[in-house]
Amino acid sequence: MTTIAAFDARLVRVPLTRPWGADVTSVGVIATHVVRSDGAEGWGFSWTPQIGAEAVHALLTHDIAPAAIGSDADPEASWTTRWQHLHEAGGGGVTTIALAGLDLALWDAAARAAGEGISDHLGRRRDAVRAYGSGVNLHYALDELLAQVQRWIDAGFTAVKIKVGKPDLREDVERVAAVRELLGPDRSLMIDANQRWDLDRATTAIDALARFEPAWIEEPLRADDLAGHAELARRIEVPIAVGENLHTAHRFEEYLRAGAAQIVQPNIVRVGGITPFRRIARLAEEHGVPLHPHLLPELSGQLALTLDGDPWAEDVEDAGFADLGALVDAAPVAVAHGMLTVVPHDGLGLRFR
Ligand code: SMN
Ligand code: MG
Repeated sequence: MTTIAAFDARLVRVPLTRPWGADVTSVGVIATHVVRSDGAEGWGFSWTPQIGAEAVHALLTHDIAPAAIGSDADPEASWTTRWQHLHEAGGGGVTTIALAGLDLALWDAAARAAGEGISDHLGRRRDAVRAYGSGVNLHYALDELLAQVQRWIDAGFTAVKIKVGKPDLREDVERVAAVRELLGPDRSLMIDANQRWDLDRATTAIDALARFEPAWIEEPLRADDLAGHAELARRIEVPIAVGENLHTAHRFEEYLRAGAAQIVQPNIVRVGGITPFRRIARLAEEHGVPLHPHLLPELSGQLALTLDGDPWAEDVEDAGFADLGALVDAAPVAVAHGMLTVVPHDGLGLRFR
């Protein structure tokens, strides 16, 4: 059995060139490195916007690393045992975010040892996936928002996502109407409320916004309100997308069984890495529900190339790790004309400075 010989993690704070709000000005990256007993090396990472990176780093160095040394280096064989080991600190959240740091490094080592990029290593099914323009823009004035949408149109995106959830619904209506007008009828528009509504407010808001034909409404309610999402799905026609704040395959399964999600958006890091992400992808497929991975296009785009269906990659403006100057090598993916493709590399292609 190939085992883990060494594992370490270091915290890197990466400033955002385009802050996601007054209180979100940087992302924390916890860069990880594994050495296997056969000498193969892998580089992974964990990630969290602004909050929690120190806690993730502490879990990795104090709890995950000591238990990992000498254990099985096959990421799939060992993921559940490692998750159970952390359980007293929570079944999801910082624990699963931390687990991703090891899981990704192990997958990187496996793909590098095979001399492959991660898409080919996992079984690539296509050369390109659709990418959509996205931005954390609820705090943008309308003219700034429209300028951003125009940049996406000029860059060739055929789908974009904007934030909704202003205190006054009339402002959301004005913003979504203006963006739809700029996009025209043929480009896709998605809207994301980031958990800002309750059930009645969401029902009213979506009634007012549905005429702009959003492809989905994302996180309309508090992310852990399973019953609320199931009820909202009975009330509205617009598909509900959730997942960036669901942390386990078990939770995704509950949402899918309850009909509470018509689209799922697991974040590869937040669910604990590639291993649980693939379990979630299998669940979504079993339920016939589309999956569009949340954020991290340089990683999730590579995984999207391996999935069934028509997964889209989310390209948040100026937030890619390469754009932020955080990577040692060139970006492992390229986005052009609204499509994401892989740039040849080994492993995940994501080593941090
Ligand atoms: C989002 C969440 C976390 C960080 C950046 C952006 C947002 C999205 O909800 O879906 O893009
Ligand atoms: Mg979102």
